[in-house]
Amino acid sequence: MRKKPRAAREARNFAPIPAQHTLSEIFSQPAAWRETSRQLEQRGMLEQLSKLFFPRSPWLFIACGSSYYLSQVVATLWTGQLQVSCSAVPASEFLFAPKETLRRTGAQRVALVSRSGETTEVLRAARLLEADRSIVTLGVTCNADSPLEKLCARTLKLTWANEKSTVMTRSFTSMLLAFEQLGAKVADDAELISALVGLPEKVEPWLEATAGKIQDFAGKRRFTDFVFLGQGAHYWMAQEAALKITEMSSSYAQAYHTLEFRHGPRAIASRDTLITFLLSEAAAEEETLLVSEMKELGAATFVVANHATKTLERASDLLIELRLDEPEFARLAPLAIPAQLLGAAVGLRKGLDPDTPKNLSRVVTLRRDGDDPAKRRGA
Ligand code: F1P
Repeated sequence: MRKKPRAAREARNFAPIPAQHTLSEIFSQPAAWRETSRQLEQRGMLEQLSKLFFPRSPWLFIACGSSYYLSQVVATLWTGQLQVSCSAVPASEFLFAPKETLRRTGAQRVALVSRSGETTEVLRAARLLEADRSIVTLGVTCNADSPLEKLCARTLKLTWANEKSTVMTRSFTSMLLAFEQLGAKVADDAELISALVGLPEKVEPWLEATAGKIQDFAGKRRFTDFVFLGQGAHYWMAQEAALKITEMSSSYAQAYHTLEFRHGPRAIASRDTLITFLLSEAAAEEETLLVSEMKELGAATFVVANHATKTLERASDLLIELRLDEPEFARLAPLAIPAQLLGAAVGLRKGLDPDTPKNLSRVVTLRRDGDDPAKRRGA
């Protein structure tokens, strides 16, 4: 075969390596988590922000995309941990019914979560809230200098966790950890804080081996559909997992509460459907029964569990164990990683570049700000 001209060969050396940013950002998560704990501790951020919780009052989270799913996970955790009502809404939902949302949630504290700090819907929500003196807003972003910061009473910035890639990976898990450490501080849960701070050392050795297993699996099998199942906070982790697969590999993915899958969606089960189970402690027995049922139906099963059982080994086409002795809430950040790795592997196998996903931009900015739907409707 004729050798390619020198220029073409050299050009290839400068062509971006697909998923270069995404993969390095996924593998950098333990380091990003270590920096998150260090910064929070060193700057006394937990101490300062914990003052926002006195008196204890309901919290509302407002965000978009992965940041919205992150907000739902934290709202679920804080409601149980802090014995206070916490809820999350997509920024667009808030914009079309701000007064009703605030009345329904009774929120006096609002966290606006945005990796970029530039998402138009989140900024519009922040502007609406700025006018309400009874509400204190906390902006959480990975941007060092964002419009969001200028609109919020307080801002927590995790600049070290920002990504070059469009898809959120380490920003998602680092902001999650920051919220978890804040909740543990307010709940005075020293065991949870130390478990969260100790995660990087435990996860670093696990990450390489896990990546290899998932890469091999994704290289051998092709799927037309992806389903992610989870109970409780894991349901929102399943939503984030589905978004990762969709963004990184332009595949269609759906998320359900695990046991809801029997009530109709199981119609999709087949050998071309990969069903991922994010097993929970509370529902493990029931969830394991469903894994076996789906295996018998001929579906491909991917189980992420803290510890495997003989039944799970028999019923899983791919089984990833976290093997962490930390409390379940401390395992949520590593629980996000298998789907990130699967998304990157499937995207690359489809010849796509997860760094720059089809049809997506790193930040969603809408038409000029004057045309704000909430203002239009006088909501
Ligand atoms: C959130 C978001 C991401 C999505 C894409 C576009 O942005 O919707 O979830 O993956 O990157 O932006 P942000 O408000 O957190 O910056």
